[in-house]
Amino acid sequence: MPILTLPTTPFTDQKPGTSGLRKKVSVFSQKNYLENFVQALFDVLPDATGLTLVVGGDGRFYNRVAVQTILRMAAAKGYARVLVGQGGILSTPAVSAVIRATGASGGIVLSASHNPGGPDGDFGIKYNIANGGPAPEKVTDAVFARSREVRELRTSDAADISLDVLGSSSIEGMEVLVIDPVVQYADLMRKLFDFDAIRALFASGFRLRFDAMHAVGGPYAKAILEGELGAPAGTVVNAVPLEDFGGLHPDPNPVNAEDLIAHLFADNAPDMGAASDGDADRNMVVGRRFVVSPSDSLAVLAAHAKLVPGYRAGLAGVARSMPTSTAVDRVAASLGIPCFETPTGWKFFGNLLDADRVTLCGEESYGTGSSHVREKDGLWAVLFWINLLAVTGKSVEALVRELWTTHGRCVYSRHDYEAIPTDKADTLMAGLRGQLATLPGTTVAGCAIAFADDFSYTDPVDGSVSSKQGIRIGLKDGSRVVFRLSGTGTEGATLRVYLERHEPDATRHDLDAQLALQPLVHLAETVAQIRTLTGMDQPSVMT
Ligand code: G16
Repeated sequence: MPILTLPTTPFTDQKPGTSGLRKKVSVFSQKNYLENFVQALFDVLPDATGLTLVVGGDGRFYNRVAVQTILRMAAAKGYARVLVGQGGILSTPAVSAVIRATGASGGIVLSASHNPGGPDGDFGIKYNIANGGPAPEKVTDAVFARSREVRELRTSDAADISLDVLGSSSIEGMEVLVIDPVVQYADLMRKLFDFDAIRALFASGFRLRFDAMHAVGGPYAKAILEGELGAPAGTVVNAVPLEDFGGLHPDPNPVNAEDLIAHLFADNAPDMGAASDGDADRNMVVGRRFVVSPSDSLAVLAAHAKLVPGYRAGLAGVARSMPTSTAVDRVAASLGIPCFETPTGWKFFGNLLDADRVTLCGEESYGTGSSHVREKDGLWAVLFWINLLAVTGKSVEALVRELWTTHGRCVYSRHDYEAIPTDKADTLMAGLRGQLATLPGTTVAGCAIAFADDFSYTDPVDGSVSSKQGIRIGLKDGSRVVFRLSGTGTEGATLRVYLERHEPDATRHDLDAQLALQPLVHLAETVAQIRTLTGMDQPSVMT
């Protein structure tokens, strides 16, 4: 079986977004499209002699084809060994855990995360480095540049490897080890959480509904919650990963996980609801008749971290993405630990975690994680919550209300305007940028503006600068509106408008968030002219 060098023509559209290259399956399945990107990656990476690569994906349509392609190209690149999840499956946090546990030089994650799957859906690929986290911008920029120049593909003509049987085989002298996707991840969870306390909680009758959304979180949640922690069979629903996620949108928010929300608001609701997304790195936590915002979730975990074995020594610091609410900042201040504000994108937490500057981090987009891996981790967040419920004896709602009583409530919402023509979205953002100098000190739509800027971040560890990371308009009362364009969509542009207002008055904590944020909605409309420019009267999604 020789290694082949095949001619190819470069593609010009392989620029990775917030989290890797994401495109429609129809784009990825063009001849040489995936191959070109993988070749560009391998051309940028150093010599692979003696190195191990991890490969796995969320099981969506095209996953198996892509895994086989990557295995053949990895053999041509000269890797000594590839670890691949059984069936080609590994959740994103599990890829990170396996890289770290095995000393692999990196890993390839095949996922379009929370985006829909199936033949008409999305596919994606990203590279994670030796710390287990997404490659930093200097690597993704180099891969993009190389993708525009690739003229030769190096691959093997070996036949497909069986991905369903655990064990070892080889391609061109490269070992391919098919591993159980759950084992290493479960080992890590056992080290972090008090499994005995969680077992006792389930034994006492505690009821959880975990909706895996027909995605890759299912096998992990089943093995750990039902298999090991004694949750009754049926606790994990939609647990079998499907190539098209059952035709649903595997994005755990109250809009897409409406079935879970309905169960938690029904009579005889379980004590807690949870969901994870396509690649199991996002999470949503719901109490009985009580939806927890991701920003509040991060703040609650930070406030009580010392109650959990893995974080008994306390937190070095915390970090949140810029649009995430400031709830965790308030907790950090009371704990006397630093809180970092980074651009959107998990990769920005990597240096802070590696340098032990932070232990927990999270984002408004339903991502929460810690130093245990270098990805956000859906099931980890759910186990953290259950561990807290087990040792405090409190409900989900009680823990969030306690946060509000102590620190005030950060009333928060995100409004998404999806599939806007890209030129319109660019015009809208340019219009906002044009007003930055004149807005401060003025009153617009009844809102007194204190500052307006385009967020720029200087990494405190390596000094790298990331600019144009989102428009922030801050009001004199501490409220703020943030505008940015999504980096994960595959159809036109998505405008995200993030709205936050702090409410210290405990008698007003039950205010409806959308009502309470109306003045900020008017401000956003006035400065950005969203209706006029997009032709949309309403956001497509409000979370
Ligand atoms: C990815 C990143 C997240 C980030 C999100 C933002 O999430 O990993 O860190 O918060 O994108 O998405 P957008 O740019 O659309 O606002 P995921 O879960 O898609 O990998």
